[in-house]
Amino acid sequence: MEKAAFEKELMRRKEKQEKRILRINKRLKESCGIYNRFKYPILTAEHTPLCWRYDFNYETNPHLLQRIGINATFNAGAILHEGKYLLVVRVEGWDRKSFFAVAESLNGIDKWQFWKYPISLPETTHEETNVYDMRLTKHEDGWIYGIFCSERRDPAAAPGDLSSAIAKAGIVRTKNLIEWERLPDLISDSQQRNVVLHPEFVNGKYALYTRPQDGFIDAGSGGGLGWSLIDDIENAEVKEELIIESRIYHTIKEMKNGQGPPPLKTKQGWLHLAHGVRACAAGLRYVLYMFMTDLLEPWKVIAVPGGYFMAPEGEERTGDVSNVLFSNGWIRNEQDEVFIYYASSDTRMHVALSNIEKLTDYCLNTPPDGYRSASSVQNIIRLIEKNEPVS
Ligand code: M1P
Repeated sequence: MEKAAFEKELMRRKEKQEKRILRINKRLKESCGIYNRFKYPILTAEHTPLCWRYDFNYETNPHLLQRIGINATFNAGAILHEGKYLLVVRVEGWDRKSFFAVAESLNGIDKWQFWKYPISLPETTHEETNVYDMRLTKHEDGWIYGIFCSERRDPAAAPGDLSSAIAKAGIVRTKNLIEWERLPDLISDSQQRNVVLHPEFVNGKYALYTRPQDGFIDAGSGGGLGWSLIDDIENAEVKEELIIESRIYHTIKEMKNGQGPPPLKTKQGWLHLAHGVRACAAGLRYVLYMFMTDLLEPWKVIAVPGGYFMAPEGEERTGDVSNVLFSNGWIRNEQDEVFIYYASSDTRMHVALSNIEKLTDYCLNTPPDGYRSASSVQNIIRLIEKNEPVS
């Protein structure tokens, strides 16, 4: 490529990128009334800065080839910090390694821009191969904590088995999302993923939502979403673990479930967003569901609306791991609006908008799952008779 053509093409790519980032998103009408999706994904691999991917120097990259590839941007933690909506995004390269990068927006909906540098996360060991799915908690102790999955090869894997892995919970903390202090990984008898820090002390202790699992993929005897009080966050250890939200046969959370972001405090209790997983002929299907726990005893579930809250739709259905919705970040602003950040099919990030009043109403007034077809029919009959009483 001639130098002039190189300069022109580089400019064209930069302008295209600028246009993509500045595009205004459009709120979609949603018939369920509980939330509104938006027309466009908010972050894709294409939104990552060109300077992460291209060498802009004609002398060293005369064909303007992409030097480093980004495959996906998904499963982002979220926080409102100094008036900005921030996402700590799981960015996955062509090399299959995930890392974290902060993207910011002024309105929480559009014009998301990645910070110049991805996060240089301190390591606890070089055995840590992959890191992902950070949950951000602004804790009442004054720190912002990030808990994420730290994955490494299973040391007991048979020779030739190059896929068995172990999931642990890594812990970091920060005040500004720029400098991160790494704390020791969570000590637990079982593998752990989807571990989330509760934002307040409970009985003077830190409290974790956990997800014990027998293997890297299978929850196995891990009964569901757990709860554990932690004596010392700088040396965190799961000593006692109570399963508070169980997996249940023939439901959307039959195979697995896991806490999404940290819960939101309301007058009526804590609002929780979680994911539920079931198996089907097409593989695993991940949907989002909600539940509420008691205000003073957050380990006690007080409401679980039946079925899913959000399931993949349209283009959300396809991607690297199809039929997956996953959320580990939401933000409540001063107007009590709730921005639900969710990823589709392990590929891209989206936002849906709701508010505390609607989500609480949804949790408290949606009929729970009766676990039988007959009971689902009864729920519908009750609604028909409420709407059109027999005179
Ligand atoms: O591929 C779907 C999801 O699978 C895992 O979720 P879970 O821990 O519930 O099994 C995670 O790897 C998650 O990142 C991924 O989106």
